[in-house]
Amino acid sequence: ANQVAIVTGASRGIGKAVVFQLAEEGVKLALVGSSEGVYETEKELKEKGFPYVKAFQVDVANEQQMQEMVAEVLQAFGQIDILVNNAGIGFFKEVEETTVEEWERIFAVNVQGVFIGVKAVLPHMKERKSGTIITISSDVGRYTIPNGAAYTATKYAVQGFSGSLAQEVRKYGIRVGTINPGMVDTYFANSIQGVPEKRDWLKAEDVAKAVVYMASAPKHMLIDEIVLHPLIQQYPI
Ligand code: NJP
Repeated sequence: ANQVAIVTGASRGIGKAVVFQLAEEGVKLALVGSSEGVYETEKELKEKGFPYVKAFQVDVANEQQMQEMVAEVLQAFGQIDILVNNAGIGFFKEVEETTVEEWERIFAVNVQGVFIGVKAVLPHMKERKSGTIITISSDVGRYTIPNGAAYTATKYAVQGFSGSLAQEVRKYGIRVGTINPGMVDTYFANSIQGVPEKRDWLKAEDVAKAVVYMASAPKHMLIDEIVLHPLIQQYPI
């Protein structure tokens, strides 16, 4: 009870489902998104009767903005128990058609954004000898798919980063885990070109449940990884 979570990418999709479920658990929330949509999520939560919510229009790839956000969260709520690195972008095209600018941006958001978020909360979590860091990676962080070289590379990077971090911060009582979903019915997946008509994909709420499960595990227990995918999705693809 009285826990505080920062959730990135809370404007829509998986992140939005995560903040609603954490709010139901009584968690105070800092919402991060790069668009004004993050304020809409804040408004909806408050209308639902959750007052301890604060939205930040922040780019996860921007270290200064993220550091300032964390300082404001500490000032407003006093502590940070959970960081959910969920913000992410994707595009799917052949390598030859991928520009260096696109490559840099996807790494800035999906990989550097995770690093920056973690770095911003670590001093506080280490001091309290407590904290849970959950990163929404992907099933493509575990095996490759065609036409997704840049995206897949970011998720492999995030797996490597999180695995190493988990070992590094265990001694401070900090838990690090990843959640690796297959196709989830969000803006992200629906924007993939050439995806066949919408099928029986996971719902954002399904992934959010995994986040709540991981975050609420007893203190002595670390759930390293949760892999989930739609029954109809061949696995590996
Ligand atoms: O996608 P979407 P999902 N700084 O597009 C925010 C992974 N995943 O919920 O910036 C801060 O509906 C954006 O908000 P805003 C995926 O890789 C998905 O599906 O305000 N925030 C929005 O709230 C990603 O890591 C599938 O527009 C930034 C959110 O991120 C995570 O799930 C499968 C930002 C994206 O919402 C959530 O994706 C899989 C920035 N620079 C993994 N850029 C799937 N959907 O099938 C974006 O394996 N956001």
